[in-house]
Amino acid sequence: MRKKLSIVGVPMDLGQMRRGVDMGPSAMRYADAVKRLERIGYVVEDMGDIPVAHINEDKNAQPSLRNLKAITKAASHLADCVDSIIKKDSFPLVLGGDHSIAIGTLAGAAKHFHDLGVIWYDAHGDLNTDETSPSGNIHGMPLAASLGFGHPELTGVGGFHPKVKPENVVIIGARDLDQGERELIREHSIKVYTMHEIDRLGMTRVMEETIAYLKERTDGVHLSLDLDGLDPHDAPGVGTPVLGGISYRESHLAMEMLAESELITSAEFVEVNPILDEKNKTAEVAVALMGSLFGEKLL
Ligand code: 5AB
Ligand code: MN
Ligand code: MN
Ligand code: MN
Repeated sequence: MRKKLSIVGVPMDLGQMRRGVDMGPSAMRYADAVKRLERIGYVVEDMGDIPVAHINEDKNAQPSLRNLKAITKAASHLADCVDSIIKKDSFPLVLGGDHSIAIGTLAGAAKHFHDLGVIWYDAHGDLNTDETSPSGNIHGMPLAASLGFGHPELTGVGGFHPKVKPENVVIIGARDLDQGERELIREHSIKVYTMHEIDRLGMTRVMEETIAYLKERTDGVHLSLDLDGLDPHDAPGVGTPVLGGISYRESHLAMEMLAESELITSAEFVEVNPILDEKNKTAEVAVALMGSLFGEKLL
């Protein structure tokens, strides 16, 4: 039987301040995500988009947790959707949207794995809580929330917490961390490959170590790929670009090694902002990386 893959879009832009990232799912569809995955041999079902509110309803109410209500509502909806996809033996592929949606994706996936692993491919740690966040933007909090840290409405999405244990997380590409995030990483011994380690060890070794580490302690692994993990020269269409990132080629290598490992059980590609992009380049990069992640081969 051919492998099934279910695509869900989440046109979410309430987790940060720059408009346009809600068009990320459309941009990745326009870059032929479905066709590309079908060509590899998957049976692809596009389930359309999760509804997301259009108003910044509590913009003034909670500056430390902007749009909390609308974000948790969409996250709960997404959690149910991801849960139902896994139940029908399909692979959930979520298209963002800003990174706050990961709270929902992980809530759905974590229902099925007792020791869910997470690869957080990102320039940032996304380990802030409302108490440590310098911005109040929830897209900087999803990994913390999934570990059980932060506001109960965020940590409680899906009705249980935590979704992930700190020792089951690997962050790859970090180069911009806030003080509270550094403390959380140290306190809970979260494994992080910063750009320094990627430069020093090379992406091959980083991925070999990551795969070996997660293989021995997890029963499923979610890949959460923030396009700003890549260098802004290769992925310019993101809201919070940070110079000195992972290259396009290193990212393909990472995805190819994950494909070979057969470790990944769910994935999301987030933070593509077509308004800030150059001719849909970042969406095309995202779709090319999906190709490698799902086993595309040149020969
Ligand atoms: B992204 C920052 N740490 O919390 C914050 O793009 C940036 O999902 C967060 O990784 C970036 O506002 C969130 C300064
Ligand atoms: Mn980021
Ligand atoms: Mn992120
Ligand atoms: Mn960003």
